[in-house]
Amino acid sequence: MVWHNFHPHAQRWTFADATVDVRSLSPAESFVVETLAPPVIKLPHAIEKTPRAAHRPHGAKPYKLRGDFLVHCHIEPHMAGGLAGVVRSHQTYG
Ligand SMILES: [Cu+2]
Repeated sequence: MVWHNFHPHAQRWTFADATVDVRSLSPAESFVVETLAPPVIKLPHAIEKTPRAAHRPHGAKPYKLRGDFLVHCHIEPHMAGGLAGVVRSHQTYG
């Protein structure tokens, strides 16, 4: 029960030439990776690059959104014991 299994939701990183979203850790181990905070809303590819301000109705204001993504140990008793956190993303839409 001293090993952990690190798992962030909605985030991936490259490790040993593979794209992963989970990694086991011994008690004497740590690691650093580059990742990006996940977008709050993932738009369809057909409209993701459309300039939204140009299509905004008169008087409408952009929405400021917030999304919380769980980061936790995959060993259930560890997570139930509190080994969990949140990555909070902010995004302006519209
Ligand atoms: Cu754990």
